[in-house]
Amino acid sequence: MQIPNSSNRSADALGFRDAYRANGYFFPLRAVSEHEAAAYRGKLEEHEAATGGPLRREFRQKSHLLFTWLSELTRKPAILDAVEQLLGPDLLVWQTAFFIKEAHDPGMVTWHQDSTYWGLSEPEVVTAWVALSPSTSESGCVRVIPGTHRSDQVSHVESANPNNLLTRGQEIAVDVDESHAVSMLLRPGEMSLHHIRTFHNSEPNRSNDRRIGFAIRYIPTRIRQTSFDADTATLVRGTDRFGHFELEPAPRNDLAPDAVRYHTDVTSRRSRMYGRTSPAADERGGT
Ligand SMILES: O=C(O)CCC(=O)C(=O)O
Repeated sequence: MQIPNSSNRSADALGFRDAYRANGYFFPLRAVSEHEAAAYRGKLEEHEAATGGPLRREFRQKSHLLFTWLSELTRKPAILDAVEQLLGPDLLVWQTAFFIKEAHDPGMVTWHQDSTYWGLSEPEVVTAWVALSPSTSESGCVRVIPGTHRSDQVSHVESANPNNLLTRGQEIAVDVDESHAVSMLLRPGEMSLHHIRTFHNSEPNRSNDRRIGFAIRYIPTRIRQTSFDADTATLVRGTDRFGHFELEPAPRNDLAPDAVRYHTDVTSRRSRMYGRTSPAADERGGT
């Protein structure tokens, strides 16, 4: 399968690639307009209003397999153009995850490296974290420690904090010098990019609004899953010459029955990799 590369190279002008390589993150970049971000938020909240509560935990992972508008968001040229400059022209979406903190939600994320449990053969994963609401210090934006992507995998402990949104409550076991933390402040429709090894965390939402982030994990087609068989990913740009992942179909309609069945199958394969979940991740999602 081949998906044409876009000729839109707007991210070039921002000269962000060197900064990303030096620091392990970059922000802000415009992913979609503020108006489109509001429309995406509206679709999420329409679904929540129809189902009578916040998005179900199991729908917060790999959500691009369930909702056409999220499948569309993962393919936005402005996002792919930026990611292509970091990972090359052949791109898969390996994971998507909603990180939603309700107004005054105590949910938080401990300092961690994404690479800890993902089982991928190389640390070549870029997360595009797209803000669908203001992501500020008050609402608990993502914070990063510059340069930490150059460290190897560091050890993590699994903590029992019931407010931790991470799947296993994992936390970096070495000292993190928070005096160097950078808050990745984003307006709706903007995104940050971070490297799989970058130390990052986030604090509770002390604002009166929800903090809604949609994290899209991009990988180049050349890397593979080493922890379990039959991992899946969506080809969003270029060609897959390797076949390391089962290629996922896009949903034809929101929550189409075949899409929901496929999503259930794929996420249960994934749960073998992640093992147990923390109480907060059980309730609210997380990764
Ligand atoms: O959204 C957050 O607060 C944390 C996000 C995160 O840990 C991630 O995207 O890897």
